[in-house]
Amino acid sequence: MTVFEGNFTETEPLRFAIVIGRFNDLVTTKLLAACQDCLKRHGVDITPEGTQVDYVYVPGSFEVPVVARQLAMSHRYDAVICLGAVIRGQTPHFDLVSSEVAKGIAATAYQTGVPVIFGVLTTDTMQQALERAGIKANLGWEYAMSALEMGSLMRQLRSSVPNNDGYALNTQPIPPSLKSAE
Ligand code: INI
Repeated sequence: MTVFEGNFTETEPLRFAIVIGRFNDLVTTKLLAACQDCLKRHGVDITPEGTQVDYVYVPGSFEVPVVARQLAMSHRYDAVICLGAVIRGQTPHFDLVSSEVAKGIAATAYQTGVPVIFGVLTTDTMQQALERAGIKANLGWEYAMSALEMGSLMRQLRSSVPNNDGYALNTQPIPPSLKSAE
């Protein structure tokens, strides 16, 4: 039998989409920076003009799943990385937003077979969020590592364990309409 595991070295063919919530952008821009740093240091061209990473900005975490689903359904990406920050202190509907975004991201991965990385911080305070986005550690790095590992793993599985669902990786260029205005 075979052991399958993702690697962090053969990154040249990998393509990623990163969905970023603007709400609490003090936190999400820091998550994004660490995510980009990790991808770049593993050989990924992170420039928006390049062929390996597309960036999509949404108003808040609640909007992340619908966009992640659209991107995953294109089958253009090896993984979709979702970045957001939901902070309890700022909203009475913390539980609704955080549970909907978690459910939506999980459902997107299940429905599409594309790894969708859950990079949405859920914390009680802004201080706790910032501690996870740069003050102590920066989980943006870990989210990128998960995307690299899962993207690599799924490529191997697709070629070795075909599931006959009809999906191959779509190699068409990304239409400008899917690219962020930034
Ligand atoms: N969105 C977040 O990403 N984090 C939050 O903490 C937050 N709070 O506090 O409300 C938040 N709200 C916006 C929400 O995600 C939607 O953008 C909005 O409800 C419009 O659908």
